[in-house]
Amino acid sequence: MTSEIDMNFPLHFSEEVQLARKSGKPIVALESTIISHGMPFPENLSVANDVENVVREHGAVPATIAVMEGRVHVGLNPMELESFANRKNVMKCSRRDLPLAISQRRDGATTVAATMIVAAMADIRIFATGGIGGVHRHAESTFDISADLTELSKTNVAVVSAGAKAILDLPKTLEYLETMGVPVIGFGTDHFPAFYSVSSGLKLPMRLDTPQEMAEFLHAKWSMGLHGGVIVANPIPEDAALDAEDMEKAIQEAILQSVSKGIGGKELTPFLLKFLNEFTAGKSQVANRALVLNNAAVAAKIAIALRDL
Ligand code: PSU
Ligand code: MN
Repeated sequence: MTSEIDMNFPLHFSEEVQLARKSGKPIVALESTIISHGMPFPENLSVANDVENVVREHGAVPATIAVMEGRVHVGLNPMELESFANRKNVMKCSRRDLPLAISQRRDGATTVAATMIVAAMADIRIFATGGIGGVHRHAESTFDISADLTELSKTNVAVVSAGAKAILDLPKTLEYLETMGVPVIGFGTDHFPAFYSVSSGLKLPMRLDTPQEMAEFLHAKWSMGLHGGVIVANPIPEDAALDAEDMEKAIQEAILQSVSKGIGGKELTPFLLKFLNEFTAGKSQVANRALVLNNAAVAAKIAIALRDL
């Protein structure tokens, strides 16, 4: 389907995913950077387990994607998941890094971009995460724009997320996605979510209200040969949302700290998330958990609707 992706690259499927592929059960891809770089142990393991279970409870099969000792896994069994969540020196792998993790037989956590690549190789079309990477604040001087955005412009996977992380420049992120032709669809909302809060106040050009409509949209895009991903923008549940003004203050402090410590490149996002967790006394992580679980549920429903088309 996606011309660039080699569907013959050897992948290691978990038993559960292998069975799902045989029986045509819908599969939802899950990323692993959030496990290794997004949250500390043991919270990361408990979120990873819960996200998988939400996918199962909604009738789909979870496929957590990660590199372990150079092997690309699609679906981890419970022992592998626990082992991965405990590992140190896991590389954060985006598109550019995947070949190094594989060739050097390293452990690698896949970002949104890398997870999309592996999902496409495994013929998985739906992927749930927390928030995508995007255009960082001050990108006009740092040039820091996540490779998640360019991946979304070419790889055929729909990403269910609570928008882009609030640490980013959300208007610039939306402009970039528009230029690259990536549809950003509000799922039951007119506004772009702001990760920890329900709305960024930014109006979205598209809104769909049901998993069926989302599946029909995906089918229309891909059956036209229009390569690329879609962002299903699914706001955090109201009761789990954090106050946007409080978070904005925390984020500004986090960015100041990152500048004074000289943190940049792929370390920046993990640094900011960790800082926010400490600054909010764990509240940001509780919200992060709630929104990821919510995205997993919606992703499972869309995966089922896509199969039923
Ligand atoms: N969303 C989260 N926690 C995370 C990430 C997203 O709730 O840790 C990760 C994703 O894997 C995303 C990555 O692809 O951060 C973006 O990193 P960068 O800005 O370096 O491209
Ligand atoms: Mn970056």
